[in-house]
Amino acid sequence: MHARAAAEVNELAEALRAGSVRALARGLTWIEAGGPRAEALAEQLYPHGGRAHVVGITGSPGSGKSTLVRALVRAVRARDAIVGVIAVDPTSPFTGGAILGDRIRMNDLTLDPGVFIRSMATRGALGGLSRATADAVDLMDAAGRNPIFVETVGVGQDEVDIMHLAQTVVVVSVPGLGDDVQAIKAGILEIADIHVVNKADREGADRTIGELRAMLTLLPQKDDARLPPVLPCVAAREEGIEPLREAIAAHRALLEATGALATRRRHTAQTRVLQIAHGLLAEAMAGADGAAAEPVLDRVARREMSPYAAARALLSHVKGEGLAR
Ligand SMILES: Nc1nc2c(ncn2[C@@H]2O[C@H](COP(=O)(O)OP(=O)(O)OP(=O)(O)O)[C@@H](O)[C@H]2O)c(=O)[nH]1
Ligand SMILES: [Mg+2]
Repeated sequence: MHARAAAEVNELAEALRAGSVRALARGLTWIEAGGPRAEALAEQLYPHGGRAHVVGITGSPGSGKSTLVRALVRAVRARDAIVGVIAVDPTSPFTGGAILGDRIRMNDLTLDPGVFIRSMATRGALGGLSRATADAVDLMDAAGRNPIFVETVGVGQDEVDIMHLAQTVVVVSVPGLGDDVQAIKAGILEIADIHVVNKADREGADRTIGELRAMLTLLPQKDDARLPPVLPCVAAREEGIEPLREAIAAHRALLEATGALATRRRHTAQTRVLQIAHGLLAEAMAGADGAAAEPVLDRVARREMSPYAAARALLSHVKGEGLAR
């Protein structure tokens, strides 16, 4: 990277750490675009992260995640926290409306400089979305945002990975669990630290809460050695929000007290490093180095080379490039 570009990265990192909202917005735009500049910025800010409580909010489409985040943001703002929100929406280029919907629902919050909301929809290379989201969390963290809420529809692998960034995962369901359980993958149920049954103004909320509680006793025990609480909420009317805010804060305190926080951080580190390594390989195969990979893939297709040997060849190719840089 040229000296001027490096100076630009330095300058942005400094302004961002000093709390400049404009610098944060610009940094996030860099992160979404990706490339060497984004990597340099993320690298420079990484040591300054690790303070924020990252709270993942996931659940099926339309369960009320954004409404819930909005209410939670208001609740923590009332206690003077400087908040960050990341709404992950991998499908937005197709639906268009989802991000707009989030913006509208959270609109009145954006007038408050203590609240920073960003929608992410970067895709492209394998794991690109969760990579960019992880960097976005780091940027908000370095900028002093705490807590940081990350909203995502828990469907793809990318989004399950994104939830591994969070120290506390809130899974949102709605009354009528029977159908919902099929919609929510078992994997999502397992990563929940707190369950919310939202739209508790609808019929069957009590039954759903009971069914969820019964189901949770069947899941493997979590690292924090407790059954996740199941809390009713009516996000649209801001009901049940204070108990939820308390449960989120209590969960973080529990992680710290039991040492599970360090274990989770280690797990996050593993997920991220593996993902970046995976991404580098995918880039090498698809990007400018694609030409180098083509003949290897052809040989694998013709059964002249095993996929194992090819993967090893690709790995050492990427490794060589990394060392040379
Ligand atoms: N009845 C009722 N409706 C609610 C409640 N909370 C949210 N809603 C409504 O449910 C709809 C979806 O809310 P969102 O907050 O956009 O849900 P979401 O999970 O963020 O949706 P996606 O991001 O599109 O997956 C909206 O029309 C909300 O007004 C609630 O507690 N009760
Ligand atoms: Mg939403």
